Amino acid sequence: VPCRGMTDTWLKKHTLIYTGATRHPFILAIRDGTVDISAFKRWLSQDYIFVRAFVPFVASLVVKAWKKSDDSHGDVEVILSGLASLNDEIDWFKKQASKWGVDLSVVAPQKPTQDYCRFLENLTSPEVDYTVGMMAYWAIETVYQDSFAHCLGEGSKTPPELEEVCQRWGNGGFGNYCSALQSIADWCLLKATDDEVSKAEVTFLRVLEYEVEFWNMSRGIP
Ligand code: HMH
Repeated sequence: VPCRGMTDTWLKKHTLIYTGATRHPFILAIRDGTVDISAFKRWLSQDYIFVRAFVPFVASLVVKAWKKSDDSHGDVEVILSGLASLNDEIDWFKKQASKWGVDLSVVAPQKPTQDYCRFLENLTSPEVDYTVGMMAYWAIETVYQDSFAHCLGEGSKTPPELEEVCQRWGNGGFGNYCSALQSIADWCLLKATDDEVSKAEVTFLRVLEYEVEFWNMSRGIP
């Protein structure tokens, strides 16, 4: 059996909850073309709030990667390019919002968005290990990559007006980016203490739970 690393072990071990996050009814509704447009708009406006909160978290990883003496895996550049993409992504959200008639200036964060943003803020702290943060970054991006790639796959009936949205995260280039993050996370976990590894596993599960709550909110089901 080929062994890629700790993250693959966790994906297998926690496959039920991972599938719950990546094959959520909201995603399945996009894929089968039955998604409620008001749910989509709710997702769009809440995710804009999330992405803005994601910036300082990713920036904190740039700082932690830079402080770490060993950068043989090019961590700083990989994370910095992700930060640059977030800059484009914020513009992209503004364009999508005007296309869908959503006014981002009046959007208030709902409870699951608030909770997820607070979780990100806690991970931004210098006290949080780089390993834990890197693993969270990989997991957060991978849930979106896997989910939206599913909407573009064989047999999908995704409405044409949502294809661009699914492409944003579902494209192969972003898939490669997630693989790069996974390699870095696996290298970190290989060198981590047992305590760091168990903290990272708990954090992995919490990311998946927050993602499920985020999709639930988008769907409008409490
Ligand atoms: C809630 N999770 C959520 N929003 C996102 N944009 C991503 C992950 C991926 O960046």
